Amino acid sequence: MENLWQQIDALRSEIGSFATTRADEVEAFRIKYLGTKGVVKQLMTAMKEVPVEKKKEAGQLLNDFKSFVTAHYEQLLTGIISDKDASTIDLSLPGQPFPIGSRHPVTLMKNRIISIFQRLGFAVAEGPEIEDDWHNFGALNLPAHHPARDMQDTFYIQQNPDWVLRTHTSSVQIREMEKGQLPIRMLMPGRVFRNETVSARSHCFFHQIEGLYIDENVSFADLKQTLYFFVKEMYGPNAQVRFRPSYFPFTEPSAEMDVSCFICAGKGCTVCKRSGWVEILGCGMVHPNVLSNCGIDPEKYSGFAFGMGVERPAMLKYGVNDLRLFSENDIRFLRQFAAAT
Ligand code: 2U9
Repeated sequence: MENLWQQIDALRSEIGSFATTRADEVEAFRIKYLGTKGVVKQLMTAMKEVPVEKKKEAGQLLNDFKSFVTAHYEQLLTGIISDKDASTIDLSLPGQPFPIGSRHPVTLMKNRIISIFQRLGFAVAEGPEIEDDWHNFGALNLPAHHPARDMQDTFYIQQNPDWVLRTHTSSVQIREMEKGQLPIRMLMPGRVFRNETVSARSHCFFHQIEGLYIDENVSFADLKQTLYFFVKEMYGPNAQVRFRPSYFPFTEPSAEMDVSCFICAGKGCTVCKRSGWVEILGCGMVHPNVLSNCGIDPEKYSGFAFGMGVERPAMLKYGVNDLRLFSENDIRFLRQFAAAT
């Protein structure tokens, strides 16, 4: 019995220090210790010689030993690196291609526009797509019964007509102005909604980027210079701009800005309707009523704002002729922009 004890002790330390990752050596281990003529089996046979009064103790000892060997064998199995892993993998082969998707053309255009204004110190702010009446209309000098609030243009939330799907991202500007931290030099990109019939040229949702700059002594000259910089960066040094007087309830004075047609360089084509000019954005000085609605003193501060759509420049740049393609999620369409910037 004493002898059996010592024998098992020696075997335990021998087995415990045995390690390999080779399948053939693990199999040899199994045969040596757990096989039909293996060490465990031999010890079981040797049990016959153990005196009756010691049988129980010896049986326990052997069962524990068998569990130990089995556990060690299972451990070795998990560590096997197969011959296939080790020798048949050609590590110099190129990897499996990893599908990484591509950016949406509207996102590409949005990022391009943002990066130009970021160089002038504009930060980006975002806000909710479901807005209350005040942020979408009231604060923007669009009083009740103003035609822009018309049911035909605006999606109202049925359960609560005080809520609308925002019709412009100006609501985000209002939220920034209400925070009262001046000066403000921000861009508001985002999706907006209008109740319009969906066609190749118009959609019930699209994307806008608006900009807002508020500080002491901001003038119309600052507005013109900022937008002039934008056009030169966006359409190249030969692009010309012109401003036409316009009207928006939230700006006074207001203007629309045209850029010389970047398709025909002003010679006249279908994009510019033979005029040589393409309208790209609306702008103006923030109306004093809008400033006071947000708790900003119009005697002390002034500011300019502008707004532009993202889809139209994206259509012109990437040669897309139907607005609906942008929102259909057709992977064959989207894949084409994998290499675009
Ligand atoms: C505040 C005050 C004034 C944003 C402006 C426009 C002119 C404009 C349209 C262009 C094409 C929207 O996508 S579009 O249909 N936008 O013409 N947007 S001024 O004026 C603001 C904004 C916020 C507080």
